[in-house]
Formats: sequence, structure tokens, C-alpha cells
Amino acid sequence: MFWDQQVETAGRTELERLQLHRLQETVRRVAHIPFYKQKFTESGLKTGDIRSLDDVRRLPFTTSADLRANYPTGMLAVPLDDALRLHTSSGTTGKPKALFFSRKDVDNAAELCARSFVMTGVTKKDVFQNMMTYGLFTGALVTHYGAEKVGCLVIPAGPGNSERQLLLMQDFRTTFIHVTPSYALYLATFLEKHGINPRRDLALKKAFVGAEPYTEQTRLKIEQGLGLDVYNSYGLSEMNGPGVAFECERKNGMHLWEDHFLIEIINPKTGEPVLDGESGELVMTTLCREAMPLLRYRTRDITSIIAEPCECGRTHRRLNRITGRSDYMLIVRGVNIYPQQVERILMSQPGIGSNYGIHLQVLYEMTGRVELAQTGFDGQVEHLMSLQNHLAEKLRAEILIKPQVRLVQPGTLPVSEGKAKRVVDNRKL
Ligand code: DLL
Repeated sequence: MFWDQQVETAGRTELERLQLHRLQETVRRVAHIPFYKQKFTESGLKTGDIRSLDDVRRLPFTTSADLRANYPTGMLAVPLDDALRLHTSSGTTGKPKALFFSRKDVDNAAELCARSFVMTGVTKKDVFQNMMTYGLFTGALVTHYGAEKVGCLVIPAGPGNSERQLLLMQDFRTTFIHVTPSYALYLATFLEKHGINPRRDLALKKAFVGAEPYTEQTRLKIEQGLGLDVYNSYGLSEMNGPGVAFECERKNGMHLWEDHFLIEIINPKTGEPVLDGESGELVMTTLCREAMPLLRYRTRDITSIIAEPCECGRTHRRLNRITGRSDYMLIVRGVNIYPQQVERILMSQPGIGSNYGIHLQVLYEMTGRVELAQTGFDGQVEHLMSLQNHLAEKLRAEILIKPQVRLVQPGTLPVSEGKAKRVVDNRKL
């Protein structure tokens, strides 16, 4: 199923020609923004110097620190009057990033979400319960308008309040949801606790899951717990929010909409491109954004490109699952660890629930608090001890250091409504 078959299946040559044209336009559009003007002057770059897609490497990088430094309106490419919507992205420290959308940007963002939904078989007959947070966060509004474009009935539920979610899903026969992995797992446990068998009692068919990294094991756990198909949904506020890259029906990598974004994968340390298929940091240049175009934005997300054509017929290349952020990597006893490595082990272990946290208190110690599954504890302390040990050993094999593992009762670790905070790092480094 296609929303815009011509664009989604355009030949590579045609797609690249369009990209170059849009890149040249974008460079012209940003040239008067003081931040870019100064960068161009420093490197001696003239707007006419971009003659091929490879010339993108002559353009300066943009970082989230640059967006913060130019807060609130320093990166605007249009008069404020032409901005229609503001979103922000808060990140971990300091000022938020202000992200402006023109009327066309709002429409394009919805268009890409419509494409993304339809490629998994969504039609206007579907009922969409949006469990992302409504507000300054892009996660809910952007997909809301995308699903309305398709003609779905949209229920702007937001996250949390699982009793109400259940009621809405039952009464309005919700067929698909958009949700964070952490809330999806929580919801699955909630349904189990309330004796709801989703396949029998609900009409759910699909969940678009994103806004946070998660593993293939977590996908399976959500699919089993909610009785539906999970499709990976990737995006970032700087690039419209959700709808940047989504999975098609094959569930094998996310098609990144290359008519709207030019992508590079670089070595985060050197800034140089990595070889095709190798893992590195995703860098993106907007090709259609009017209000706030960005050149070579450093996403910090670690992934790789799947260059092989997809069986679905779409020509837009796929991204592999995000395996971590270059700035979320933990270093414990000199070993580099991504939280996803821990998650992969935990989620494939029988008896283990859905919630966990990683705590770093003192320099050389890592503690994992892990919830048991509802049926995970048979009352025998020795079984608990042996499961703790078993997990610690499995983790050691993966991350090369042996953490302390503490198993806790199901439902006792904090659940966040927005993005989950899995890692608490209180080390004084
Ligand atoms: O999270 C936009 C979004 C909302 C995407 C809903 C998908 C669904 P930000 O708050 O700016 O925007 O955070 C963007 O979240 O750089 C990734 O690190 C992470 N992220 C988003 N989607 C995924 C995903 C939204 N599917 C940051 N897998 C990104 C892994 C993801 N990480």
C-alpha cells in the first residue's frame, strides 16, 4: 500500500536529482541566517559551490549546542510572522531547542506520517489512539495530523491513565496506537493484570513504537503482550519530529524519506564518512523545511544504512535500528556500554518483567534494578538468587563487566509517562 507511490518508488537517479536541487535551494535559504552566514564566510563557501550531492561535505555541521546558543529565534529562516507552530525539545541540560514550523512544514510533517502509516496497511477505516505526549513535544501532534490526513478516526489520548486507555480501546475499537516502548510494555503488563487478552478482547492490529531506543527483544515482548505488530517509528524534533523513518510491512529497517532529508553516516569522533553499511552517527540535512532548515545536523544517533533494495518496492534507503546515542554511551571501568546491550539481555530472559533501571553510584560499580514478571517469583529465595546470578553472568558476557543485579517486585520501579529514564548516573567523575 502506498500513500504517494510515485515518490516512494522513484528511481535513485531521479531521487538524487531532486535531492541536489533541494539541497541547493536549502543552502540559499540558510545563507542569510547569521549562524550559517558566519560559517560560510569562515570556510570561504559560496552558495553556488554545491554542484553535487558529495559537496554536502563542504557544508558546516550543526549541533544541538548551536541550536541552544541561538535560542529562541536565531535559527529562523523566515520572518516570525510566517511561523505557524513552535515545538521544543528539552534534552538533558539547560535551555530547550526552539523548533519552528511554517504552514508548509506542518503539512509536510503530516504528509510523511501519512506515508509512514499507509505503508503498513493503515487506511481511513482505522482508529488511531495516540499515546504520545501532547504539547511541546512533537511526538503526538505530528502523527495526529498525519493520521487525520489518511482519514482515520484519531483519539488524542496521550500517555498514561491506563484504565482510560483500556476503556477507549474497548469502546472505540482502536486498531492502532503510537507509543513509546516503555509505555507499551507497561500497558501490556496492565492488561495482563486486568485479565484482558488483547487478541480476544480488543481490536488492536498495529503499534508504531518509537521516541526511545529499544531492542528487537523488546519488540517481541510488546508484540506478544499487546497481541499486535510493532513497527519502529523514528524521528527527532529538529527534523519535524516523528515521520522521518518508519518501517514498512517487512519490519526490516526503517525507510528514511530521502526526498525530505539528505543523510550521511559519519564516524562521530572524526566527522569522516564511514563505509557503506558500517555503523556510525546519523547526520541529516533538511531538504524541504522552510522555517528552520538545518545543514548536516548531528543527531548523535548511532545506526547504519541498509543499502539493498527492499521487497516492498520503496527506493528510499532503510536505517537499521538505532543502537544508541554517541552521547549516551556509558563508560564503566573503561568499557563502553550502551544501555541497549543491557536491555537486549534482560528482555530475552524468561521470568523478567518490562521495567529496569541502571544505576551508577560509585566509580567502578554498576547496579541494575530489574522487575520480575508477574509470574516470575515462585516464593523460593534460592531461585531468586540463582536468577540474579544468572542475569549478572549473561550481562558480563555482553558488556564485559559484571554488574550487581537486584530483582524487585513487578510494578515497583518508576514509570515515566514520556521518555523513560533508564540510567541514573550519580558518579563524581
Ligand atoms: O522523539 C520524535 C519522535 C516522537 C520520534 C515519536 C518517534 C516517535 P525528540 O524528543 O527530539 O523527538 O527525540 C529525538 O529520540 O534523536 C533518538 O535518540 C530518539 N529516538 C526517536 N525515535 C527513536 C527510535 C522525538 N525509533 C531522539 N529508536 C532521537 C531509537 C529513537 N531512538
